[in-house]
Amino acid sequence: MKEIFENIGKVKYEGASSKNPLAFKFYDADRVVLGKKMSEHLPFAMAWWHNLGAAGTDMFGRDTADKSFGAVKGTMEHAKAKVDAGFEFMQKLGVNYFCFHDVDLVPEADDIKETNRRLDEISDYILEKMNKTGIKCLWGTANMFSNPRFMNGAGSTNSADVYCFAAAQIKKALDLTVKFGGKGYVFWGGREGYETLLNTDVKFEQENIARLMKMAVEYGRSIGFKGDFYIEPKPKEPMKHQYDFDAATAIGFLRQYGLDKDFKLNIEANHATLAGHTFEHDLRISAINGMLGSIDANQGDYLLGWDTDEFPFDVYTSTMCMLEVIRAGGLTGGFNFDAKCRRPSYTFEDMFESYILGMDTFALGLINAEKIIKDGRIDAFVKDKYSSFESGIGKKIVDGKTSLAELAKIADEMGAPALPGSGKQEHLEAIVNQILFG
Ligand code: XUL
Ligand code: CO
Repeated sequence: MKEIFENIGKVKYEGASSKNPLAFKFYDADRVVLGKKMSEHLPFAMAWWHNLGAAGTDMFGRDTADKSFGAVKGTMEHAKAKVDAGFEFMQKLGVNYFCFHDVDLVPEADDIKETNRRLDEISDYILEKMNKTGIKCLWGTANMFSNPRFMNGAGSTNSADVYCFAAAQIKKALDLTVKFGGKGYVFWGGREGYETLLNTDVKFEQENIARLMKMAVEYGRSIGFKGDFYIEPKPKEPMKHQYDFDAATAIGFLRQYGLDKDFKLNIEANHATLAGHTFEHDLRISAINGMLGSIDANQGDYLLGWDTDEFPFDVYTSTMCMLEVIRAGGLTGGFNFDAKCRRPSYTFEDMFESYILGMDTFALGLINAEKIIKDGRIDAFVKDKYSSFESGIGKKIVDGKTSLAELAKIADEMGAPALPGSGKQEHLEAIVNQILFG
């Protein structure tokens, strides 16, 4: 078969001093870090929608990139060309997983039966490629936010008919995820939220979303889906208030409706920062609740208030991310580049260089995290910070063997307590810099 990216060969690891833009400088798939290969620590995935679909259109201008891949857009021929392009791209980069929405794979027809027929056809073709290449599916999802019918939400819609349509899309997307052996199934609540309480029954909408998720779990398990369901939190955009605001909010929702055994979270960096958190904050909140499932690896822009979906470049952030992932014992999911090239980066080379940037940024994060863990000073500081709870009255508190009255008596007798000790933030930041750049 004729190659689509014919001027670009297999991307290789050439080391930090290489000047070849189409080579990895830090991502060395077989290099062992903390007892595991880099490729095992970092199961990277390609996002079908951005990489094979997004061509640079924004609110103010048309496509800049040509993603026709030699076919007429909006046809099944084009859907197949995207499969060819996607598999060639992943093979050349050594990206072993992909993620998809139903409507990323085929042009949507007016009648869902026709859309589903097209999905059957394309998924047979994808499966053939998967078997030939060994490339796997990380997660699938249904797009329940683009079509005008979802203007008032999917699970949160006021229309029972639209709710049925959402259910039908989820059912089919689950069928496809199982057909591909996907590890996860994502709910990103794009329009599950509201603009004004004047027209919204928040309690009813949230209950209906939970009902839809419960039915999805029942159906998924009945067809043999053994993976995790994920909520992907995001605070706003497109809605003003989105129900899955951040990790803590989504965890509360899952527990309230008894969904916490089947669901984990898919944490996207740019969504965490839109919620006013760091990426690592939402990772930590997920991890300590046993719900860190998968990651949408991208970054936002601190000067812009929207979801810019940039390729990861910030090595401090990838380092903090990898520390969280390693401490959590790894991901059950992977690292999906939910990211797009900037609009003026419209060439095929830009597509490859974006992934190389993202993969190298996470490889650096992993290498740095290993160094910080092996150095031990940061972990030792945190352990020591709480050492007053290891003996005496501190231990009694932790063991639940005291009372407010006993604690008050101790306080009465001590006079003023000593200050709790310096937090030493600058000292610790200097250690991180020394480890990273020393
Ligand atoms: C949107 C977003 C989605 C989800 C999947 O901000 O991140 O692409 O990842 O629907
Ligand atoms: Co995402």
